Amino acid sequence: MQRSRLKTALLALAISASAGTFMAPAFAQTAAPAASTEARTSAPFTLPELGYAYDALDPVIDAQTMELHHSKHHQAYVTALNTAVEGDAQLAGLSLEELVATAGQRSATVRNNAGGHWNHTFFWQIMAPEAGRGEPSPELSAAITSVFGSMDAFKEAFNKAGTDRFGSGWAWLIVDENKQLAITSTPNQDNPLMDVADTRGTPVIGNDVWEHAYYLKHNNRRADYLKGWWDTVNWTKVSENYAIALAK
Ligand code: MN3
Repeated sequence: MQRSRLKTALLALAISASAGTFMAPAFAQTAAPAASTEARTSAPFTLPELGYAYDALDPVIDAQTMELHHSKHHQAYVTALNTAVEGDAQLAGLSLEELVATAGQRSATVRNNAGGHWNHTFFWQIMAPEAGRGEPSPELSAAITSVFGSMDAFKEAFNKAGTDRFGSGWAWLIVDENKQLAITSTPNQDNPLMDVADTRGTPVIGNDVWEHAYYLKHNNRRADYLKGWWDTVNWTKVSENYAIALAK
């Protein structure tokens, strides 16, 4: 890492740590420092490291799916986003979070690819190899039980949001503007941070229900993928997302 980039990265970390208000997902401890600040810096954006092996989520998500999803699909969003903002001084000066928050004022290309970059960066972090998945914090458990009745009822409602999303998109657990947990879904690469979202809030959990996320192993059976996906969730990270969202 160049000295100037390191300085910028450290500054971004210091700001986010002290303010506690950053919108970017906080990265797992397993991620390399270079990757940990990518989502908070402006263009040119780069593909963050996964933080675990491509086969770490097997048998729920197979290694080939993970490799294609990360190195091809996510990379394509990063590349297209850089191309779209390149040469546009106004856009190039905006952070990923700013691009996402103002997606409704941007071209479809910027909206789709900024969303794609943010969503996948978030997605990789909320999954983990078996040994790193942890448990929901007492605070998150209590909130889930309070809002949805039980953890099982919550998962069922979340999975329904995923299966009901027609075509491609994402299912989300968010903290809404009243600091309440809520389930929502978005089309394409939109997310609840966007000004165009029907239901806005801070993502705590997000699951990718595009066919590219599951088709090789689960074929057309999205419901099977959604059901199995809970076995990959990094509850330590999700609990951290919840605490950060409440503090915003
Ligand atoms: Mn995807």
